[in-house]
Amino acid sequence: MPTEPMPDFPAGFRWGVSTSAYQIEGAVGVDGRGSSIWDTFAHSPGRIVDGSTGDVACDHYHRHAEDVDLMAGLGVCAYRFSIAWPRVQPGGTGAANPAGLDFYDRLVDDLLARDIDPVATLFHWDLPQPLEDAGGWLNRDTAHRFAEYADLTAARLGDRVKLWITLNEPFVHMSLGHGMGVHAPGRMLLFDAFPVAHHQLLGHGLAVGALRARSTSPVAIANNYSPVRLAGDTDADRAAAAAYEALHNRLFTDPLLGRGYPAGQDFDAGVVRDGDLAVIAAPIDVLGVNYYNPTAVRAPEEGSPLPFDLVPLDGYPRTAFDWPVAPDGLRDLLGWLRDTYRDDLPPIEITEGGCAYDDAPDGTGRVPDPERIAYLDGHLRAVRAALDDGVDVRGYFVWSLLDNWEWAEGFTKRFGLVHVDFDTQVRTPKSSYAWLRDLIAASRRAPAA
Ligand code: PNW
Repeated sequence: MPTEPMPDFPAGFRWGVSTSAYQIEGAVGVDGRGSSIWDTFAHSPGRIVDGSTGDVACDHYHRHAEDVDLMAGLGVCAYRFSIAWPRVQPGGTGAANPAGLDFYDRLVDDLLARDIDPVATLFHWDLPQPLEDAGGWLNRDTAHRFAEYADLTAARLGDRVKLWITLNEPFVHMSLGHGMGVHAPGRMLLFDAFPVAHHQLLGHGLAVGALRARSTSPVAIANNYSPVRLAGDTDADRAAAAAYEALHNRLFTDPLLGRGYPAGQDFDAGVVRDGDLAVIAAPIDVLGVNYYNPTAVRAPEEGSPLPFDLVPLDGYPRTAFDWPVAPDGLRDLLGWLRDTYRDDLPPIEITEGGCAYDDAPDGTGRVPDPERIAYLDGHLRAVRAALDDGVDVRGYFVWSLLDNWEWAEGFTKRFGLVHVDFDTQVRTPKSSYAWLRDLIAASRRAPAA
């Protein structure tokens, strides 16, 4: 257990928790929801390590009142959830399905009644399957469909959602979903997946316009970043690190913040049309930063298809996902963002951070997770240090409120502050929940500086 008292955070610092629709909702056939690429992928044999699907997940669709109670008990200021596009537009186009929007309408009102800011992500990877059948994000038209969906959603919720997030981790959706085939839709295009980057960014820019027309709330995007650590000291190693940094950390952020695509790889893939970069650079109010770990990079072996080689990062404890626990990487990353984007960098919210461990009830009704407490303690201190470094960080959202369905890892990776028994759906707050509750309470009680 951490012993040093946590330094104070600024008054109004936004303490939050994050989830996403397909990972928690279940109720896949309910109230007219259409199918998404994740339904298709999860139901394809061999794709998910434990053979599970999100058909039921945490059954949050039917248990959201209990889950909002858990958030209220934690004392969070905000809840970041995602809206399932196939609930709003079962076929991916056309009129809204009112029953699908009703669910989010109720959720938003429940949150507001408990003084929790609703933070809504429009796309957390669950593309309507009919749009995938028409080419998905490889098809430029999907960007326009996304803006239409943003418009329908904001028409209903725009008066009450407090922060809009267009896309979640477009880099992961491009690379794991379309480059390497380990996420839906399971394409293995390697660098031929770049049109997926551009069309997501174009969809983001068009959606910013649609949201602005319907809502006065701030608009953001949630990118994942991984600070790059050099695992060698030759010029070839440095070139490899720069190539990886361009791909993972700059490919989406440079054009978003008005700098066009990074040089090097042919990132624009021949799909960029006149005017697109201006649409993509539509001003955003907040940059969402998802941070899990740094990446160690060195020069590739002769004949490698990639311009870099990723190697294990030594010297850190590891989570059950084998990801290094490196809070110093978060401080480095925030400094890198400030130094790289300077006056173009909007205020930051850490829209995800968290860790998976094999948490289990101990037989006395408790779920001890001291590693998660240590993880959060370290990463919150890193945020505090970054604030002292002058980086404008407005909040931290823990991934995740609940143990949930972790994509290709199925139910085998538990990221929650709250343990979920997936047979009974019983929720049990872990020891990290009580720790964070006390920290948030102390922070929200602290007098304004
Ligand atoms: C993020 N990687 O995904 C997502 O936004 C969440 O939905 C997810 O549950 C969470 O992080 C934990 O994994 C990622 O392989 C998935 O580097 C994979 C990677 C990174 C982020």
